[in-house]
Formats: sequence, C-alpha cells, structure tokens
Amino acid sequence: MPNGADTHCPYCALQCAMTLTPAASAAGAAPATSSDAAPASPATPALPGEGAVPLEVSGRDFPTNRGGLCRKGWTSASLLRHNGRVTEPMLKGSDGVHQPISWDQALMLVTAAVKDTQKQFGNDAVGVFGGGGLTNEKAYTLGKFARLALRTSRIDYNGRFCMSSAAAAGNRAFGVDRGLPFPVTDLDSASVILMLGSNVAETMPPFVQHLQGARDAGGLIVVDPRRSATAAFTGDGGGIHLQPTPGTDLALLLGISHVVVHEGLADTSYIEANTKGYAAVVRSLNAFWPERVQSITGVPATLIRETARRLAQGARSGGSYILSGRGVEQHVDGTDTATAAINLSLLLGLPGSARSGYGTLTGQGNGQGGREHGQKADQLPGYRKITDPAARAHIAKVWGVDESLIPGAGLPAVELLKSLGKPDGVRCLFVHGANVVVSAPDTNAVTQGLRSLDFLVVCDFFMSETAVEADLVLPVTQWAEEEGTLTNLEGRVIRRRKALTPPPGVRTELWLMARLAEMLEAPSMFSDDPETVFEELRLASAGGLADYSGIDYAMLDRGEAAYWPYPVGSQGTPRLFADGFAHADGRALMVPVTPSKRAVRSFADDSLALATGRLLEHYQSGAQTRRVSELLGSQPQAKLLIHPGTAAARGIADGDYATVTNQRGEVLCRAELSNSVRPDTVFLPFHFPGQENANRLTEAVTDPISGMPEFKTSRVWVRRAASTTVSAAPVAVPAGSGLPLHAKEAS
Ligand SMILES: Nc1nc2c(c(=O)[nH]1)N[C@H]1C(S)=C(S)[C@@H](COP(=O)(O)OP(=O)(O)OC[C@H]3O[C@@H](n4cnc5c(=O)[nH]c(N)nc54)[C@H](O)[C@@H]3O)O[C@H]1N2
Ligand SMILES: Nc1nc2c(c(=O)[nH]1)N[C@H]1C(S)=C(S)[C@@H](COP(=O)(O)OP(=O)(O)OC[C@H]3O[C@@H](n4cnc5c(=O)[nH]c(N)nc54)[C@H](O)[C@@H]3O)O[C@H]1N2
Ligand SMILES: [Mo]
Repeated sequence: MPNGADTHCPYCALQCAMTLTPAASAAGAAPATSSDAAPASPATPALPGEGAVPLEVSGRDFPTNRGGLCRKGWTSASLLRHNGRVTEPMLKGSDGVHQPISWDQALMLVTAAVKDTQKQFGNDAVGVFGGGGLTNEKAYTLGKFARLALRTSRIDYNGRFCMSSAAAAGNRAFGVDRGLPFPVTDLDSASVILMLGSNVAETMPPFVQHLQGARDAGGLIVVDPRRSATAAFTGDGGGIHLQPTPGTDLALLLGISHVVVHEGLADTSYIEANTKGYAAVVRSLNAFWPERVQSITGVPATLIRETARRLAQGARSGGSYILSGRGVEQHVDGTDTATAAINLSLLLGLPGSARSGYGTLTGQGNGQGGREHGQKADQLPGYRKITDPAARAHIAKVWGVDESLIPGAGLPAVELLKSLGKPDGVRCLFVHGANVVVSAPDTNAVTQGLRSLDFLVVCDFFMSETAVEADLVLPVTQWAEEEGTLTNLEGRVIRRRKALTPPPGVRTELWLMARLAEMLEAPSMFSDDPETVFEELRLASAGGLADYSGIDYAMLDRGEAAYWPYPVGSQGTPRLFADGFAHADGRALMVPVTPSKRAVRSFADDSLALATGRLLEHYQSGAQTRRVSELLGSQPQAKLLIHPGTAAARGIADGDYATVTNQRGEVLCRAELSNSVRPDTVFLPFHFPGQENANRLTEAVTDPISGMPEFKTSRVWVRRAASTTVSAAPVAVPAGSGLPLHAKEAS
C-alpha cells in the first residue's frame, strides 16, 4: 500500500470515507508491538498498552461526510497495533487464566466441542451471535456457516438490539426495509426535518451538515427527553425541541397525526393513490387530540400543533423529512412507534416524493448489510425469509445442498441469550462482533448465562468483557487488515480496503469459518477470499429484496455509487420508492397503532425513568474506544445526568457518587447535574463495564413484533452513594415498588 488506501471508517453506518497512509514514524515497519513508541497525540498520555500508530487517517470526500470525520474516526488507526490486541488463540485454563495455544489446537478444540455438544444435546445446542459491524462477506458466511457447518437454527445478532423495530415497521408498511430510502444528500435542501430520538450531533457528527438547510430555515424539530447536543441545534431560531417523557413517543406521534388529519393538512390525493389503510388509521387517531397527548407526554399542545403545521408546510414547499433513531425505537413498543412515524409521513405524502421522505438512521458500520444476508434468526441472504419455500429453494441451489438441510427459524437475540445453559437451550456459543456482557439488556443475567455454557468461543481483536468470559478467544483481523464490502445507512454498498498486514497469529473470520466448515464436513464450499464470497452473495441475493447481483468489486473500486436493489443490468436504486412501494400492489400499508401501555409520568414513589444512550467519544460497549487514550481521556467514566432539583432532593451534589438501583442490579457512578434532563428522568451512557454498566438495570423485555429489548426506559431509584464500590448482584428495592415500568395500561 505505497500510496494509501481509500477506505471507510470502522465505526458507524455513516461510513465516512477516509484514506489510510503509512504513518511517517511507522512507514515500512513490520507490525509493531513496542509500548514505548510515540502515542497518537503528545498532549494525551498513552494508555498502558497503546502501541505505535501505523497509519495516518485523513478524511476523504464522499457524500455522507464530505471529508469530515469525528474523533473516533480520526483516532481509529491507533488500535491497529495496540499491545492489548489478542494475537494468538487463548484458551482458559482451570485457574481461569487464558493461555496461548496454536491455531491447530484451537480448531480441533472447537470442532470437538461442537460435535460433543450436538451428539449429546442436538444441533440447536450450538448457537451463534453475530454483529452488525461484520462486512457483508463475513455476515453472509456466518449465516451459511451456522446453517450448513453447525446445522443449527440458533443464530441471531446484535442488530436485533439496534435496527429490528425500525426494520419490522418498514417491512410492514413499505414491504421492504432500507434505512434511508434516498441518498443522504437529499436532506440538504429540506426546509423541515423531524428527528425522532436521534442525537446525530454525537452519534454521527459529520451528518450534522445535512441538517443545516433545515436549521437555517428554522425547521429542525428534535424529539428527545434530553436537551441533547442535537436538540440544542434547535436554539437561536433553528427550530423546536419537543421533550416528552421517555417512552411516550407513540402518543406524541398520534397527537401530531391527529392535528394533520383534523386541520385538513393531510395529502389526500397522495394517500388515495399510494396507500391503503387510511380510514382505520384516522379512526385510531380520534382519542389523541393535542391536549390529551400533552397530559400523556408533557409536550405542550401548542408545540404539537406547530409541529404538524410545519411538517405540512415543508411538504408543500422546500421538503419535509421524518427521521427516526434509537430513542424512539428501542422500546417494547418500538415497532408500533416507528409505524406511527411512518403513518405520519404517509399522511403528509412524504415517502417516495422527490423532495421529502421518511427514513431511519442505521447505527452500526454494516448495520444495513448485516441485516440482509442471513445472520438474523429468520432470514436467508438477499433479505429473504427462511420460512419461504421459494427462498429456501433458491438458496439451497446456490449453496449446492438439499433444501431440507437448511434449518428453520431460530430465536431472536434476547431469547437466544436467555436460553444459554438452559435445558433445550444453547450450550456452546460462537460470538462474532458483539460484546454482550456490556451491551445486552439485563447483563447480570446474560453474564450468568455465558458462565453456564459448556463452551464459549469469542472471536475478537481485544479481550472484551465478553472475551474474558470465553473458554476460547480467537484473534481476528481488524478493519484495515482485510478486504470486504459494507452497506451504509443509505443502502449504498462500499468497499473496505486492506491497508496493512495483520500481525502474525491473527486470522480473518472468513479463513476461520472455511477451516472449521471443512473440519465439520459441511456440505458446501466455504471460501476465505472476500471477492469469491461476494460473487456467491451476488447469486444468493439475486431476485431477493436486497438484490446485489449487479454489483461487483471492480465497480465499487472505481467509486461507482451502488444502491440496492441492483439487479444485473440495472443502474441500482438510489431512491427506493420513486416508483411505488414493495408490496405487490405498489401501495404502502398504514397500520393503526395505539399505546398499549402508559409510561408513568411521575411515579407515586421517588423512582425515576432511566434513559440510556451514547457519548460522542465512545462506541457501543466501548471495547474499542476505551482503549484509545484521547477518547478515554476525554470521557473516562460513566456519568449519571441528573436534574439539579432531583439531585438536591437526594442530597447529591455535582461529582458525587450515586447509586442507581432496581430489581435487576445496581450501578455506581458519578453524578453530573444538568438542566438538560427532565426532573423525572436520568440518563446514563452504556459504554462502560462493571459497576458503571447501564445494562445492569435494563430489562430483557421485548417488542412482540421485532424482538427489540427495552433499552431506553427503565425504572430506577437514585441515591447518594455511601461508598465507591458496589456488588454486581441485584439488590433489594423499596417494598411495594416491584411494579415494572411497562405495566399494561389499566384502562
Ligand atoms: N459516538 C457514537 N456514535 C455512534 C454509536 C456509538 O456507540 N457512539 N453507535 C452507532 C449505533 S450502532 C447506533 S444504533 C447509533 C445510535 O444513534 P442515536 O439513535 O442518535 O443514539 P442514542 O444516543 O442511543 O439515542 C438517541 C437519543 O435518544 C434519546 N432518548 C432516550 N429515550 C428516549 C425516548 O423515550 N424518546 C425519545 N424521543 N428519545 C429518547 C436519548 O436521550 C438520546 O439523545 O449511533 C451510531 N453512532
Ligand atoms: N443500554 C443500552 N444498551 C444498548 C444500546 C443502548 O442504546 N442502550 N444500544 C444497542 C445497540 S443499538 C447496539 S448496535 C449494541 C451494540 O453493542 P455490541 O454488540 O456490544 O457492540 P460493540 O461494542 O461494537 O461490540 C463489538 C465487539 O466486536 C469486536 N469487533 C469489531 N469488529 C469486529 C469484527 O469484524 N469481527 C469480530 N469478530 N469482532 C469485531 C469489538 O472489538 C467489540 O468487542 O448495543 C446495544 N445496547
Ligand atoms: Mo446500534
């Protein structure tokens, strides 16, 4: 790689373009491991274990980022030669300490564990947990590996925690799920953008430039119980911040829709020509007039009316977009809430219009492609259903196997994790690209499940908190050390380029799965060459909703924009709904939805609503970003955002340690007093492990349609901490307060 590799960032779905060139200090150097090499920035002391930065990162022009990167992107190369990197297979001894073993030994151990487990407990006793950060090639191969090499139905992935509610709602309404059904640059000319529970200013900083037009027009409307960095952009005439009680977005959206219908703002000719289900939706809105919605959500009726009017006005001139994020989707009613957002957009005639639209902002690097090619429990490549006989026949043919060899649907992620170690559950688990000890709901229970397994294999490049629990850790290549493709938040397929030789001892996951498939005598070919895998993926996806058959590496390398569906002979599909929706009749389906629960505004006792989310500096479970000194230096620990009045009532001062407690566990962290949260709400980021782990408190209760857990609203009690350490175990909560936050509405 003498002149640098044009590639994309390892982190989120914006997939900012970057160029990697050998760093001056490390040019031509063999993979470095010395800890005394220069840190990335002289201003921030290096963490113990941080090695030389082998590549320099520069932003590259691309529609999503236009050359910009965020702090995580700028520092991403610093992990490539981190001394904490796992560079040999590591087996846990009886003393609980991991010791290096050879790859041959490791592969033999895995093969034996799979065979023993399956002989004793059946094929489904082996499970796989994948990730939305895997390339398309890896995600595709993982799905095939589970079904054909492991012969198990038990595969799911962390995208269930991320995009599943938005995906379920999109599939139901439009017949297809592509996060943004239009290029991100379409947003630039919008005069109104409604951001539902998304904090792009921290989660996709370069995206903010696409909100500038709406902000300049005073039309940025942000719905967040917190005055997030994105909500703050609505100040100085930029727009409106709606600050509902956490978990009440569905009611809020019904209120806005009510105004649209009752003030005659709906686009009736669009509705007639392009949708069905309108009458039932109108009926379902009757009970949600603005004043009632104000009493449920705390959002003033005047602002509900104003939002509806602005959206309608934007739709007539300039353009209106509705975008949703995890804040509204990661709830037990996430699918219905996303559906309410879609219904609102259909009432206004936005989807498929040239200047307006609806979309959801996909999170992980390959959160889009990762949900299309078979790591989902109920799915085959090309966004096909595993229960569809035609889909099974097509995939069986591509794989060269008898259809009966492909198992049926497995269990969604939360159920899969609940089954760990249980009779009839999974007893041997493979983890590829997730750190569930930190990121899964009710993580105390998940950790117990992992510890009760007969065999846990974790593929990672670091000793993540989940890898620490593993019997065997298999070291894999990082993003800049392998070739592949990803599909960004616009449904655009892009190339990830290799810029560096991996450290000796590290293997690609394609290599690993190919070797294991061979040892397990899988009845199909598994290639370890990414382009060969992509060629197979093209065939497998052909004719499916997410059809990649017309895309190849050469055109991606030329920088051609490839938006799926891209059947052979087509030009791809930048604007997915330009010619109608994916249901057989071409219409979008409006599904009536109503809140089935009432998120309590103020509890009878002194409990609070805990909302969780992200900080700019850290990515997900923090497995990567907590190892970057500049990022950890700026956000070294979890802080509980709490309103000054709420804190004062508990004797908590800024910087004090506080305990956050409920039936499931306890978190101990510092409090940060801030007017940015409502007095009835506290906020915790979920990037930190151990006693700061927010997921000790979240509940593994799920959306009945999508399987999405309730990450965003938990009921908690906050106290000033007596000491600065706590136990991980669940603790007793005040008597009579065992009521779950999501008790069904009494009425
Ligand atoms: N820095 C950083 N960037 C990331 C990631 C990361 O971990 N760190 N992860 C990537 C991934 S995988 C994802 S999915 C995206 C997520 O991107 P976002 O959806 O922007 O992220 P979150 O911070 O989880 O949630 C957004 C907002 O939802 C608000 N919220 C909480 N509860 C509610 C509620 O009940 N209603 C409403 N309306 N809002 C609520 C929170 O206050 C928060 O500001 O970010 C991607 N980018
Ligand atoms: N409370 C709360 N919990 C949440 C959320 C929330 O908002 N609140 N958000 C949820 C969401 S949206 C998401 S997406 C999840 C994400 O949560 P996780 O699934 O835990 O995501 P990461 O921290 O990115 O974990 C990825 C792990 O895989 C490794 N890795 C990265 N790339 C690869 C690869 O290519 N191959 C392999 N084998 N390993 C790799 C990394 O080192 C890391 O250890 O968290 C969810 N959890
Ligand atoms: Mo996510």
